[in-house]
Amino acid sequence: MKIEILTLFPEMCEAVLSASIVGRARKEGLVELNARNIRDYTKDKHRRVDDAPYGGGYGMIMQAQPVADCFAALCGDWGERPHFIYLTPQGKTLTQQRCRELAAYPALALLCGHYEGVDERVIEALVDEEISVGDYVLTGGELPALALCDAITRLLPGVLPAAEAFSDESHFAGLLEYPQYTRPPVWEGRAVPEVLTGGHHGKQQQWKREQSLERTRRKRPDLLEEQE
Ligand code: 4FL
Repeated sequence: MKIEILTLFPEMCEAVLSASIVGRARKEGLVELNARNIRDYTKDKHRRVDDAPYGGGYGMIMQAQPVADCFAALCGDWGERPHFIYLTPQGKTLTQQRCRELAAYPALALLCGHYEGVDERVIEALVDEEISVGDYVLTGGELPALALCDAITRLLPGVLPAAEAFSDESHFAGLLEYPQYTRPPVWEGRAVPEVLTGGHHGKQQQWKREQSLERTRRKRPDLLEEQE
């Protein structure tokens, strides 16, 4: 699986992609992740990549040409056309289910918008799918793109112990995680639930299941309705 982020801030992406579990997965060759600077593809002599919006309005718009040429260069380098995703608040909200589906693609390209947006024509011409990571606005699409890279990478074979990667879908399918505890058994007068410190595996499994259900009902009832 390979993913390339098309961005005006490759160094910001590089920093995140080099850290922690994603950084290790990358070093071990379990995933190919890179950031490509859209500005390197501008044909403007002042290296500009944005301009004022036609019809007036606030802010600057990313121009079509640098984005299109950046994507074309990527397709050339790879010898294939990746599935092209634009991170935008106008997209469909990302879900764990969609992450699982995207993890099965051989190649993804992620476009990060900046300023007040991207020229609509390059979106129309090239983008396959628009994804949002939630109903709020950021200064750019980099953090959403990195969230997507992270969510996909942890699902790839060998990145996590299998049980951990799928704790969100197998035993506690579609439910929130049960509460978890570690030593000491009492902290500032608060004891760990007795069932967990006793040795009865069956009772512990039942308790975890009940806690998952109760928490989901209380904190995220929308998840239960989706499940039906
Ligand atoms: C993208 C916000 C995806 C939420 C600014 C530029 C965004 C975003 N999901 N805000 N892109």
